[in-house]
Amino acid sequence: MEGMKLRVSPPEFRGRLHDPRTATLIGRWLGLAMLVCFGTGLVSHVMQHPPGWLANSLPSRPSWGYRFSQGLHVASGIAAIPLLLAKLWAVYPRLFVWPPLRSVRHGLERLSVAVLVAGAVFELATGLLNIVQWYPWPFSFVPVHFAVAWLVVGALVLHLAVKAPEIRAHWSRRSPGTLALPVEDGPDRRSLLAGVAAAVGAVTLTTIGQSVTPLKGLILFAPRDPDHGPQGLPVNRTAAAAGVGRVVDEAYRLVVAGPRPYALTLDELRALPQHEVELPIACVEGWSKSARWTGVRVRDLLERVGAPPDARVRVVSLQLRGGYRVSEMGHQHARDPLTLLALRLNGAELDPDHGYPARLIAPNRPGVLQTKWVGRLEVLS
Ligand SMILES: Nc1nc2c(c(=O)[nH]1)N[C@H]1C(S)=C(S)[C@@H](COP(=O)(O)O)O[C@H]1N2
Ligand SMILES: [Mo]
Repeated sequence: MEGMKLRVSPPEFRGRLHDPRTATLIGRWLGLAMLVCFGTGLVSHVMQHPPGWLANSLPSRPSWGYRFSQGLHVASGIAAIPLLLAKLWAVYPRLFVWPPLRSVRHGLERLSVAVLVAGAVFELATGLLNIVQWYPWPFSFVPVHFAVAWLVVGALVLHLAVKAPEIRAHWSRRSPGTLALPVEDGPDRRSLLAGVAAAVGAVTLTTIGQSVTPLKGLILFAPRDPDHGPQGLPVNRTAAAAGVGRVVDEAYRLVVAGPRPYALTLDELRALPQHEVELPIACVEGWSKSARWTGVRVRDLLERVGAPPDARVRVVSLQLRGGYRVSEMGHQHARDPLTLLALRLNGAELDPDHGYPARLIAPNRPGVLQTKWVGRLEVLS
């Protein structure tokens, strides 16, 4: 037994594919995807929960704005998944560096990478599960996904700062000091990068059709088929799920509260000047689909109630419970001629699942705020 020593040695990695150059090449695409995802996520957050000083100045144009930015948010998040896996594969030998802690600086760097990796995995996993409407966690998705996004961006900025010398060496193609970056890429690295690019292309092409309608033929993995649903439009929450049931025409009233309040029957609403608009439903979950809506301009209803031109408006559903039964909009949306209390969809009366007898449809607005089964409009002072 004497002389026998237990020696734990870290594994050795010799493959060139685990070198800083691979990490940097993949990292810049991953970084780009993460920053696009963060920026579009911020846009979505502000559109849904505007801070007080912005609440009455969100723009209602371009009409496709939210469709574009949220489509990009979900697409960049999906594209980031193979990029993150490839990046982790390229750098995982660094988990085994020996000794594990060389200095305080090294310790802090490892800590920031741990936060970055854990946060990025968390964001991509929760985002992915959210777009398939599966919530296997006890917290509410939006505030936690939003908070962790800041953590990830903070850790990313720190990481980029720490890695600045390697990144600079990559871009200048010189090898300062000990960073021996090969200038030429061998066939192995080229194959790896081609494989990663193919994976990104594949997940993007097989999902993007849920928001880019011309590509809908390719949706193999998209959670939503943009054609699947009553009147050719997907439904997130049906009338039954919302507990709305079938609305009795004779009992229905649209109540408009403001300086000169009034109520309209369904026939009176149908007798008002009708307008037709082409606008998308753009769900936060990434699917979007354009449709032809016909109904009364919210602007006309507001003028009749004597609302001030810059008034904000609250839209209240007949739905009694649930997070999306009430929405609010600033004057730019309320006064936009494209903003309708829609009674018809693609030439026919609204399906109950699309909000019969009346639903809000406004340009450049998240789907969650396109309130269905509207029973009341309130002018806010
Ligand atoms: N009252 C009410 N309106 C609602 C919802 C809801 O749950 N309740 N869901 C919203 C969501 S998340 C979306 S994406 C759109 C979907 O509209 P559609 O079912 O007509 O396609 O309706 C919105 N309007
Ligand atoms: Mo939605």
